[in-house]
Amino acid sequence: MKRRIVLALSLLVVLALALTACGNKATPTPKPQPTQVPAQPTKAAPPTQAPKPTNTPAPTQAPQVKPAKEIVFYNWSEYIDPKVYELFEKETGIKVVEDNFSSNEELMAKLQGGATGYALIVPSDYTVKALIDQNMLAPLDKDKIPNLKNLAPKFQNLYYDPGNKYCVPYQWGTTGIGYRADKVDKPDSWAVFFNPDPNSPAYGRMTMLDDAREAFAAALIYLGYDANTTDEKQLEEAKQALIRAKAALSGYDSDTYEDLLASGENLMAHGWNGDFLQAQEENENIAYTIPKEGGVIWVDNVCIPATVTPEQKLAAEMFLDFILRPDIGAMISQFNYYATPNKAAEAKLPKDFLEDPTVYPPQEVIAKLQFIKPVGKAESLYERMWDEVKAAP
Ligand code: SPD
Repeated sequence: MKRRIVLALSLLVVLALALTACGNKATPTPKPQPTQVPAQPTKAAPPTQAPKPTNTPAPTQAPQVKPAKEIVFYNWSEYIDPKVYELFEKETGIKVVEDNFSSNEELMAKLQGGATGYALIVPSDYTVKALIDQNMLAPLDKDKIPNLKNLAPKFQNLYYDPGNKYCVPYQWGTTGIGYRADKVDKPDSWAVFFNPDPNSPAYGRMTMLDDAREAFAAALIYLGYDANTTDEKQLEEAKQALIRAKAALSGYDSDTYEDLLASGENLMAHGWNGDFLQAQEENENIAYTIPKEGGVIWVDNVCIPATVTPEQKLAAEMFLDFILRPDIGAMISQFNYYATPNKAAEAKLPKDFLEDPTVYPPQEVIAKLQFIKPVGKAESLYERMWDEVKAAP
């Protein structure tokens, strides 16, 4: 019995020890593990698979526009070296045909009358503004005209076309008086027109521009008024001055006035600086001056009418880029004798051209010049009064 008890007690002890051992195994104290260095470099996630092609049709590509083979350039007369057309055609195969107008009003009337077919036109500053306001110009695709960068900064943000959205400034110049220095005294005032001297050899042998805004600007500047006045009384005074001038005029002319000075038929003319300088090639006695009261300053621009076809537009933009090249820009200015807005072209022009005060007036002369600007509703007033000037005896 004692042995059984001892045996039973021993069994109980063994069992208790075994149970204690089992309990320890079930709740091991976690040991800190050393940081494992990955045996293999981490693999990048597999690339995203390109979606499998579906049967949806690809988006339609815009058909590639080819430039027109021929375009019409509606320009002032004798305002580009014809060699420019030849060089452009040689390089691109595009032929440029020229048609001419004599005033901004004529250009405007032509376009407003529904004329189509012109790929390029050359309006002056104030006319650009009117054309933009009437949605008559096509915005330029500047990617097609990288040479726009050649423009001098001050010609890249003009009031009438900020950022050159529609037009490329082409030439700039002044309006004053050309005369035959061998036959008449230098006219220092617009009085030679508006208070004409019947004893002057120029009496009856002078012309004024056939251009309402230019003619009124000359008379208003003579009278000491703003060239863009909308004051009816001032305009009436200017109209009377223009009528007084008629006694001394042989006519109104915007196309051949410089040739008539060269030939000696006329002795004085209201006109644009470069035209007189061109005519000096025929007759070196032609001179140009800006009267003491001042004159007009202007910028002409090449723009694309809104009526062009995509083919004409592309050819026109290629032409714009071509004339903005430094060598071509310099060639144009040297032919026209007008200042260029193209900074890169200026670098190609001879020093005596850049220093000619008739082409590049000094600051004190520029200070006396006024831009012709849009006059809004008063435009019809100018037109009516210009008709009255023309109709007066
Ligand atoms: N022979 C072309 C002269 C062009 C002059 N355009 C100037 C217009 C200023 N109102």
